[in-house]
Amino acid sequence: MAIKALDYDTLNENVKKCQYAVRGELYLRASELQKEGKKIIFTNVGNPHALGQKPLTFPRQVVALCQAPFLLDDPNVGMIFPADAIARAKHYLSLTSGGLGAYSDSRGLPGVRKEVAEFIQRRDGYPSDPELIFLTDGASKGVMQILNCVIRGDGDGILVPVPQYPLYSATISLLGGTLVPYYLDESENWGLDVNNLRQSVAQARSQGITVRAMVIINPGNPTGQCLSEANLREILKFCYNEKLVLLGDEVYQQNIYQDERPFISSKKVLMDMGSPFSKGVQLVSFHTVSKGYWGECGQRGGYFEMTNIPPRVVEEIYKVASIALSPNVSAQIFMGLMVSPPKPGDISYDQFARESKGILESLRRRAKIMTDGFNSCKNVVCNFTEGAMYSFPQIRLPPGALQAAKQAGKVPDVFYCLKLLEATGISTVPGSGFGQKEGVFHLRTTILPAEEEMPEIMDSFKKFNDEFMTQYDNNVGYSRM
Ligand code: DCS
Repeated sequence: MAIKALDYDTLNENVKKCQYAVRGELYLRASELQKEGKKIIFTNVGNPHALGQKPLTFPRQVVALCQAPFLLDDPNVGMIFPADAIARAKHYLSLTSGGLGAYSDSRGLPGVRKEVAEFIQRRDGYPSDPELIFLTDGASKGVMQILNCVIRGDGDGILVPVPQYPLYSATISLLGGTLVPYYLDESENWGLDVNNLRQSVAQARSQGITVRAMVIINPGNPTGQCLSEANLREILKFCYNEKLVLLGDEVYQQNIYQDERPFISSKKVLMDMGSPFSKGVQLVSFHTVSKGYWGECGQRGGYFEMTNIPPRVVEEIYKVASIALSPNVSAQIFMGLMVSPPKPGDISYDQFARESKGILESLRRRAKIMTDGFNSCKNVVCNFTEGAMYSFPQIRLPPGALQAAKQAGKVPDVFYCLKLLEATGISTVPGSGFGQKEGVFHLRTTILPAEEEMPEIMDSFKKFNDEFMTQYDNNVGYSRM
């Protein structure tokens, strides 16, 4: 038989190499079990609406009117929609050239980019230029576009935290670059030690790799930590000295569950540092409508802001964005609404504030219920989820479990997560999908199941875990921290 271009053997090797654990073996098995009629609790993806979170009313009203502009001409529109939603829908429609059915500029609607710039300026206290903001179909597409511009071949390295969100490892594989890991310190609440960074870069260079960019995820996924201002300063100095572009993944900036370390953006810290850093460090920051208290994952809205990127490069990035014609226009409107929500005094303000506060306060309580629940389990230790949407407990697997996993031909944490899934219906992601130190095992779960279901879920986890540990515990020792 003739070999064809899309036979497995002839497929682009980078596609085969690329792994994405959040939708990996565990997810596939969970989907199978669901088809067989088993109740599955999908905690593998940070997808709030899939776990019952209700959409915020105001943005949906505005986008509904933008999608169905004939409603604006209906004499009864004011009986169903509040006046501020009607006004905002008209505002956004006026920013488009032909409504939601028309392509926009490939960087996004200029009017929405201006609203994003105003939001960044209010947040950080420094000017932001709409010309340096591109709207994207979720943050994922922005990250892919920028990595595409950075990676020239396998000699180019990207510093990525371990554990990390596999968008980074998968995209770097796909683009044929090299991932240069730096390890977060679990015993320091997943802190980032700059000495580790130096070692990682030195090691990569000794292998002939040109390190070109550094990724930070703040607040962290899957690790849930918030970076301190001092830490961000060290990172920015490091990028300045090493001439790295910093990719600041800040998609969880609204998801903060403690008061000691509020979110602070990389851009603000950089501008606060002043000369020579504020003009010297290249930075691209990412945000999304998928997270926060919005959770509008399915809408696919995001943006990135570029700082200290030369105009000729911005032009090239624009050219590449143009190949995809236009980001989702309805998602751009969600982004506009996210960065300019109702203000005090607006008709919809009270409801909007009540809904968003309710979601955030519940997430804060759920973060605590989960961490406390995991820490009450045998051989499980878990850092507190300071931010983001995940809990990442370490599972200290006894030698008996390691042996059983080997016999089953499974990576130990995959073995544990599969058993958990079969016993309880809880669908998690094994820590190996995010990267972890050798011989140390974790799982990741979201903190998103409904608050009222949380105690039952944690009880069922504890029952499974403690039985598992008793079954495999032959008292010889544990996998090390
Ligand atoms: N960056 C981080 C750190 C993320 O966790 C995610 C999504 C994204 C970017 C991309 O989001 P959007 O493309 O939707 O804007 N998080 C995935 C996860 O870990 N679970 O659910 C999705």
